[in-house]
Amino acid sequence: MQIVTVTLFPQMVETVVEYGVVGRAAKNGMLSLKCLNPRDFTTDVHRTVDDRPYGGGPGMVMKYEPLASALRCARGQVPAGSPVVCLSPQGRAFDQQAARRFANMDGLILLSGRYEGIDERLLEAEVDEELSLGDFVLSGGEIPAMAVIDAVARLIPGVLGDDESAQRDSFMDGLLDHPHYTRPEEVDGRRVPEVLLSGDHRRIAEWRLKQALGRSYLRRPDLLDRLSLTNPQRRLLEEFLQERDDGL
Ligand code: 4FM
Repeated sequence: MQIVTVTLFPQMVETVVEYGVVGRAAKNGMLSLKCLNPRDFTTDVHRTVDDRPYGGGPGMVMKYEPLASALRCARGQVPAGSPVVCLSPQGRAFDQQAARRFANMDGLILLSGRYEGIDERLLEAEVDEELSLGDFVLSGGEIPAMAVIDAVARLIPGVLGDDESAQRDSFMDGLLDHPHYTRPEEVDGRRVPEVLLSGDHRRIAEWRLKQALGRSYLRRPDLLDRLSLTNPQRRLLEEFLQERDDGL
C-alpha cells in the first residue's frame, strides 16, 4: 500500500515507519510512506503557506494554492481512486471499520493541517473525507495521521504474523479487550485469576469473553449498543455483573 501524507512537518510523520510493526511493513515493502511539504509548492520568495482569516479573529489559516499543488502531486504518486483524507476534530469518527476500509485500498492520501484551520474551499475541492481521532484539540494533524497509518498498516494482509492476526479476527470484535496477565503468578499480593492457570481452554475463552463483555458494559456502553448479544453472551454479562455485586 502506498500512503502519501501532505504535511508541514514531514520528518515528524516519517518516524512512524521507523518502529515496530509499521517499521517492519515498510522494510518488507508492504507499505510505502512518502511525505510532501506544501511549503515546497509555494511560488513566493517567503514560501508562504498561511494567511490571516477573512472576517478577522486569532490565528492563521492554511492557504489554498500550496495545498492544492501538493495534493495534485500526491495524486500522481498513488493509484487512481485513492481517497484523500484530512484529519481534524471536524471529521466523522475514525474507527476500526474505517481502518479496515483503507487497508483494502492500494493507496491513501492523508492531509495534516496546522494553525487554526484550512481554507474551506480546499476541503470542498480536494478532500474526500474529514476524519477525527476524538473530541480533543491537537496543534496539528500529524499525530492523527501517524495514528491512522499505524492502524491501517497493521491490517494490510501479511503485515501481522499468523498469531497476531488470529487475535484480530476473534469473536470479541467490537468489544473492549479482556485483561492480560504474565509471570509471576503473584506480585505485591496480587494473584493471576485462577482460571488462567487451569489449562482449561474452554473455561479460559469463556472467562475472557465475560470480562470483555463486562468491561465494555461498564466503560463503553456505546459499544454494546451497536452489537446484538447472543443469549449466551447476555448470560455471561449478567454473571459478570452478579459476581461484581458479590464483591468478587
Ligand atoms: C487539525 C489542527 C487541523 C489544525 C488540527 C488543523 C485532530 C483530532 C486534531 C488538530 N485531528 N482528530 N482530534 N487536529 O485535533 O484528528 Cl488545520
